Amino acid sequence: MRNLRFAIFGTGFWSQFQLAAWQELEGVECVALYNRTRTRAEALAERFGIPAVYGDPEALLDQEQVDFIDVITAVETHRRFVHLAAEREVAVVCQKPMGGTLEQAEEMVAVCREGGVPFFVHENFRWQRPFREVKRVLDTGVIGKPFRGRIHFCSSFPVFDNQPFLKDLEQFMLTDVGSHTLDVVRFLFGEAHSLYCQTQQIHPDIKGEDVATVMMQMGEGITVTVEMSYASRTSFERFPETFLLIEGDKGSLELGREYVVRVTTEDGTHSRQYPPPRYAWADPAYDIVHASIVPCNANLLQALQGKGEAETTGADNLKTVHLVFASYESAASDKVIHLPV
Ligand code: 89V
Repeated sequence: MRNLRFAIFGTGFWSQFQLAAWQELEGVECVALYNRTRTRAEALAERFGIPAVYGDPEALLDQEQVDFIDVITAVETHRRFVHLAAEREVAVVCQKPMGGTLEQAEEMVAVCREGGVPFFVHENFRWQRPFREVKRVLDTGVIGKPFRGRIHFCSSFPVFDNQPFLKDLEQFMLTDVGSHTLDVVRFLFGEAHSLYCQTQQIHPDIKGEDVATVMMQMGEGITVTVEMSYASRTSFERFPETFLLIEGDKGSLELGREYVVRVTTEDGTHSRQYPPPRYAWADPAYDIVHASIVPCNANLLQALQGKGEAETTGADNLKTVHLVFASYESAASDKVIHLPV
């Protein structure tokens, strides 16, 4: 099978990791980069040996034969580039969060569906190695019927140092991190019936919320709370790890510090560590988050090659986007939001 050829749109902070992760895979090659500020694309192209660079996305699509584009631009431009891909009938992978609003995300999914263009969202958190293990153990039934889950992504990581644009988002924590954690909830527990959310802004110099707490009632009768924060100074720095506690009627399942998964039943506790694979290109400060880009890309690639379904199609990820915006609606109205099932 020939290599699939693709172009990256957007060469900001995240693209170097995404590109390095694509280069871990067989059967796919990046042939061009587009960035509004062309010199940034040139610098990345030189580092990674990418043959062509463009400052105009239309010109790139006119001149390059690509099987798909990978959109890693600022969220407010996702809609424009997904529409462009649909017009040109080129498959498209879009970085999370899919769109700036629920309506935009719905429209992006619809335009690709109507154009018959494969559309995927690059949602990597569910591909973290310990989450895959937690899901596997949950499905064995060893902890019985789960009745409550708690997901915790709370730290004082200076996230704005590498991604200063996050300071200017009117909606920050739920769009940037909630897109991940609420997707992990769906991966582990299925769909939610209702949710309630509270948000807070603790950093004084940002526009949006940096703390969010969501409580969800899942279809399976499980109550899940999701706590997110970049304002939590704790006894050890937790970023980029997500912690979990799942309680079932026969035991519990915990994901704790340093990727340790603990299964407790009446027979006792079994612990095992599931560290992420280490890649030389990954920033150690982002560790498991960067490592999870590789299996996420691999899953998207096999779908692009026609070898199976991707987990995070646009249509699937739209359900996560619904949870993000339902959370804002709940926080603004101080009400429980009932979700269509
Ligand atoms: O994956 C991301 O969206 C990153 C981080 C986890 C650091 O928030 O922005």
